[in-house]
Amino acid sequence: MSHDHPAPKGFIAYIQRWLFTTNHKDIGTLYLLFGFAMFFVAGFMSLIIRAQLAQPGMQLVNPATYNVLITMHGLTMIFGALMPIFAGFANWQIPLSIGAPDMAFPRLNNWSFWLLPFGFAIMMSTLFMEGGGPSTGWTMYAPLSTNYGPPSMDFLIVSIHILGISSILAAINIIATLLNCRAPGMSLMNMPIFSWSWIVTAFLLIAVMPVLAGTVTMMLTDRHFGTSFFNVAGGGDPLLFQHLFWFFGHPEVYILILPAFGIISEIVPTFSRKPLFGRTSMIYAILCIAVLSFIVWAHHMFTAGMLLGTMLFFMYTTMLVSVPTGIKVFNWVATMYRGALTFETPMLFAVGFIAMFTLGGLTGLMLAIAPADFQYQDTYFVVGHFHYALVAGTLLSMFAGVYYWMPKWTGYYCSEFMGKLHFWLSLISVNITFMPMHFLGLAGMPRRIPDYALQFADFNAWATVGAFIFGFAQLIFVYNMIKTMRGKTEKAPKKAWEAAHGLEWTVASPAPYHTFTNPPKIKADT
Ligand code: CU1
Repeated sequence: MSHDHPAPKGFIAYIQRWLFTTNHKDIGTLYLLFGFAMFFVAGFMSLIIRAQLAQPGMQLVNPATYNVLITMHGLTMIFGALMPIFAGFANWQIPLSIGAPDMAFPRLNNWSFWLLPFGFAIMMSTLFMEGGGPSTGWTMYAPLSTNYGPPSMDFLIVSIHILGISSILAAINIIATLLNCRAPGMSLMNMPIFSWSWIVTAFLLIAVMPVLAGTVTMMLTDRHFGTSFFNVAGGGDPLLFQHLFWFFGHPEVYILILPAFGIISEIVPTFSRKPLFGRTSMIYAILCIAVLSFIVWAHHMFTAGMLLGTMLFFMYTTMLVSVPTGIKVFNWVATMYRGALTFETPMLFAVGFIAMFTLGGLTGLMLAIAPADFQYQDTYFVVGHFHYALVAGTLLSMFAGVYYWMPKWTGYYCSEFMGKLHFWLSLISVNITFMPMHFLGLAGMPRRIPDYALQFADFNAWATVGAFIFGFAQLIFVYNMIKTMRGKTEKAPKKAWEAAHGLEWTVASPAPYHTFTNPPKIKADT
């Protein structure tokens, strides 16, 4: 703003403050608000889906609308809710925790955020387009997507490009910040673990978002410009689409879980009053998971037909992922072991995450076994599996992070009573919702159908009841957040959890670097 003119007041000033902001905290707040808003939009869609499936023969929405709903639910949750919420955590916590004044490129940061609402406006507008919204499922498989008539598919492609640009710019910013803006003396290995999880995530984003962009562009040219990438009649192959999509898609699911690992690795030591067990192995485990994520993609395609040797390769590499993941779970439990544990809301969500995510990981291991996968493929077992990973996993970690960092962000603790109520209602209802899906899948109920045979009725009724309890439990969270942001809860001191809750290092194991009174001289790496 030029200093020659009087500063604008009122509504204009408010709009300018948020539209032009280059402050990492402001942008972090915008990401979080946008992410949670989209979480409620996509969550509302899932409640319509669950209502439709409450009992057999329901005709709440017509089958075409149902397909649009599952497509938009998936895309909105992934690109609109989970990724932006993690980006919000990154914006707030990365500069603060590495001693940087802001992100490396503050204006770029503004742009990466503000691309999102516009990308989403385009994506949401497809719901109201002539001929119907995109109804392919979030995976957009060809030839269904390349032959899909309505223009909504083209608008979806545009919006995916915009969201992809936003993600890549944010990733570049995070990498530049972590490599160049660390406080003097903080080596890479001394970097806080949440920042570690994000630098790896950012490299994954830069590696795979262009693959998705290329894939949807090929889809676009197949649709309108006479190419035949995915069209057999023209010499192409629809399987190419699946390979390309999952080469993006599998690392993408790790993009949705690695920052969660970082959050949990920050919270568990605090409430165990112990340093993180196996810190270095935690960092290498993250790196290892990231590398493996590039060589497992075809486990999504076992039933599409492939050579036995290829199948074995993807089966074994997928099973290999459970080794570094197991190391992480072991280290979290070892951190808690003989710690002076207390269970404030963030810790409850963190422990809930560890238990639930492990379940999601185990069913993932079941899916990795190729001969067994022929039974599970395209059933509700898969839906149950990835919702354990993403709802009972990623989402619980996000709540853990919000409850943990809100005192830092706002100066006020969230209400513990409402936080704990939110936790228990969420934990119980998430299991009522998604546990039955495993049994439905094993019994043969296919995914992505608006109706089902009578024998699946009971488990579906349970899942619907659970989903609505989960949905309403989130209103407690919203109320709690509004109260905290308005300063109507307990005031938090500067070192929030440590001071007020008597959290000190009470064990003999060495304290982490930042708690040393006379920090040892560490040579800065360049
Ligand atoms: Cu995968």
